[in-house]
Amino acid sequence: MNKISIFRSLTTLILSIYLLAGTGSAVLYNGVDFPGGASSFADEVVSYNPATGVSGHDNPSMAIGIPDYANNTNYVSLGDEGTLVLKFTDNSLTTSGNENKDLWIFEIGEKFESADVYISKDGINWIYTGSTSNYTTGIDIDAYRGPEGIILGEQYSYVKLVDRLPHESDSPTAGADIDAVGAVSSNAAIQADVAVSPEAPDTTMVPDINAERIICFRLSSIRNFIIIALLIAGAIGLYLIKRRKGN
Ligand SMILES: [Ca+2]
Ligand SMILES: [Ca+2]
Ligand SMILES: [Ca+2]
Repeated sequence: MNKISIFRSLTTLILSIYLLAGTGSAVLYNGVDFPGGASSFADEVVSYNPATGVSGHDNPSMAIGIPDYANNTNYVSLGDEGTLVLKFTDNSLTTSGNENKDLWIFEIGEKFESADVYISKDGINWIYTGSTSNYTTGIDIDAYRGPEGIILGEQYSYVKLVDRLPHESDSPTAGADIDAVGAVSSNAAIQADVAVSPEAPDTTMVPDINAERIICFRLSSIRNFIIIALLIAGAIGLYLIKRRKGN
């Protein structure tokens, strides 16, 4: 191997390591990248008003957290025209400022069943943001911006899903079957919604957020260390080659 080949190999190696390390931050759920990780998903059930035909699949907490449907469990059925309201507590849904999908709804079952999607700041005043169109549906909430609609940069804590007719599947999984709801365009939690007691501050979610930051920092540090080490090794190698050439 001549000197030019050695230099090319070294450069390729450095670039490969850099690119591989750079992909470490992606967190994919059903093929959708959630930069905020698991905290991007809905955290609480606010209300659940199912129609009939959901016996055994009527636990709304199954729609909380990351998509985890398996073996016909970990989802909740809405029933025909049933309603589910979820809340983000350690994060909030916001706009991306462009047509990128901001909110994702994960549905399961033998037949896809659509639901209307509404979001809200306060759980009282709702803004319609379209309906689901597939098992995994992304919604661009920026498309609903306007004086009475979505506001750029605003934070929303509540998501309401309302099953749409026609009747598609029978008991016990009537209506849309919801596995998870997540915000790709995820911001910090709305402070007014975080109950903090002076005697006992609620720091439940802080360790989780800090842990993610520490992991990112460590990955970044390791990557930088490897790159610097390889650059130094490359420089030394070039110096030795030049020196030998001089001799
Ligand atoms: Ca969350
Ligand atoms: Ca968007
Ligand atoms: Ca689930």
